[in-house]
Amino acid sequence: MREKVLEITNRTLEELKTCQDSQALEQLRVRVLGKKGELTSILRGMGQVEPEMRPKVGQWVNEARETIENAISESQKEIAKREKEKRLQAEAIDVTLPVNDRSAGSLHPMTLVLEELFDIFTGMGFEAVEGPEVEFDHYNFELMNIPKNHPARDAQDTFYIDDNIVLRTHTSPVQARIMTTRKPPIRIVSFGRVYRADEADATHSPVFHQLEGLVIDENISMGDLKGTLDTFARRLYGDGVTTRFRPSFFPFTEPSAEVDLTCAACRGKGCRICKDTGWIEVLGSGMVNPKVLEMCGIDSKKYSGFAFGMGVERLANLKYNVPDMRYLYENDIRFLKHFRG
Ligand code: 2NM
Repeated sequence: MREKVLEITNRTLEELKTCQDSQALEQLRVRVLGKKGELTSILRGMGQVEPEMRPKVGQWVNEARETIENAISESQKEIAKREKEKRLQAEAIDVTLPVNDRSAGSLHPMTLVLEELFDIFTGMGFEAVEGPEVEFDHYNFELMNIPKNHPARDAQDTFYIDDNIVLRTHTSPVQARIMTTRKPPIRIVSFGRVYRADEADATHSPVFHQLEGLVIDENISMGDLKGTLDTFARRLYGDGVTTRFRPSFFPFTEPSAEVDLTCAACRGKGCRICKDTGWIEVLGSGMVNPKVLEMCGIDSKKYSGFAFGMGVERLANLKYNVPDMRYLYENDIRFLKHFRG
């Protein structure tokens, strides 16, 4: 009997060495120590053992069970450790592999240009202001010296909410609101959407964006206007781009000037984009009409000012070589992908 118990013990310990995973280990345990296991069956067969030998056999079996249990538990630890290492290896991540391109979005070309304009003008000391897009006729037209019979007021050109309220046709009413509530010096740029009853085509849209600037102080001259716009042109389109002033007319400025910029495409040499003139018409500007100053409660004998206005879509399209304004509003991903600002 002693030999049999030892044989089971030794064979089990040998077999234990060949167990590669916890499943094999468990099978072995059940086969030897389980209810119908080899070792257990010795205890069950105790009936055949002579009574005086029974305590001895019981002791051998118990010792063997303890030895085997300890060995199994040791192997279990060993195997668990190995299995964990294997799992870690299988799950290892190579952080040097290239990442999946999840194609991040990008800023819209209008946003890029608006932000650039914001930086250029705040960098020159202007304060950026905003105002309502649904505006009183009084601010949009009256204070801008646009009289009742002026064609700009026609319902053909302007969206009316009612007799006194319009969708603003320019951002000038924002300037009017500032002029009527603040004292000079004033140095502001107004950004935003404006509305005109136009059919959409390559150069027109019923909704577009304007940027207008206004400076009012003592002794402000056309020279200040020229210097400001020269700086703006250079910062937006690069060195070598300058301005050319041509006489013009606006109700809210006197004198008034159209402002051309050196064609950024050919640097003034002449090309298809500037129709061989070397210049691109971009802005309107002038000295604020003294009538406008007075209507807004500013003493036109003490103060003078300059103002300018531009369409932001046009600036963006010139900057990015976009031939048609409608591309800016279609939100076609193939177009938008070009701008990774
Ligand atoms: C332009 C052209 C010329 C302008 C004038 C004013 C104000 F409020 F001072 F009268 N704001 N903006 C102005 C002047 C706008 O846009 C083409």
